[in-house]
Amino acid sequence: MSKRIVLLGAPGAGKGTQAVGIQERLGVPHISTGDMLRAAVAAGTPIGLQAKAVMEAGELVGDELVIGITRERLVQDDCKTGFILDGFPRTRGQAEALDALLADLGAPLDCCLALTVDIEEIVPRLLKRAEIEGRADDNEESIRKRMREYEEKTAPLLDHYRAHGLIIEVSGMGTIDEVATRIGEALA
Ligand code: B4P
Repeated sequence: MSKRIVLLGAPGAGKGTQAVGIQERLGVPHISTGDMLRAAVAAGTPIGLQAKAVMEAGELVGDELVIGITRERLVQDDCKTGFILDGFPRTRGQAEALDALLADLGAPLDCCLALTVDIEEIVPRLLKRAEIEGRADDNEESIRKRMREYEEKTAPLLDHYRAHGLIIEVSGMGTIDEVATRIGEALA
């Protein structure tokens, strides 16, 4: 079964949600750049101070910063048996940096799991999360901006991974359990 996985999908596609189940099934760490950045913002670290306004506006944090924190995380011991990367890479520069790092480590990706959803489904999902969690970037303006960032900068990575024969596409529509079942079948 695949153990070094990139999860790709639009904001609200269910990456963070499904990564938790995949982590339990495969026993490898779930690495979310969004979670790492939110933790840095909450702790008021220099990285957090740089990222805060950018994230709230729904824009992407700079490549150099995000590549740096991801590289630091991927070289830790618990990633030797694999990992689920959630929310990274999001740009071509990040994808190339990841390819180079994994080549250095002699640990190439097993697959890129792409969660596909209809845009109309996403906005209500994220607005619902706004009510529950109060995340600063889950307002309609920021959500629309994040969608545009995804279409322009992240969706082209599907072709990058397709060219390497690594893409597994799974529909992210339906209930969380239905999507989890599909992912389990796709990764088996
Ligand atoms: P992320 O934290 O990655 O946020 P996200 O794209 O909204 O996805 P997330 O994983 O949290 O949500 P999910 O789809 O699981 O990024 C936030 C910000 O951080 C970015 O905008 C950017 O500023 C910055 N950032 C992060 N990584 C970066 C990088 N590499 N480079 C630059 N900047 C970076 O779920 C969403 C909601 O839908 C949840 O409430 C969930 O319960 C619900 N849901 C999920 N599946 C569902 C289903 N099947 N049915 C109904 N609801 C469902």
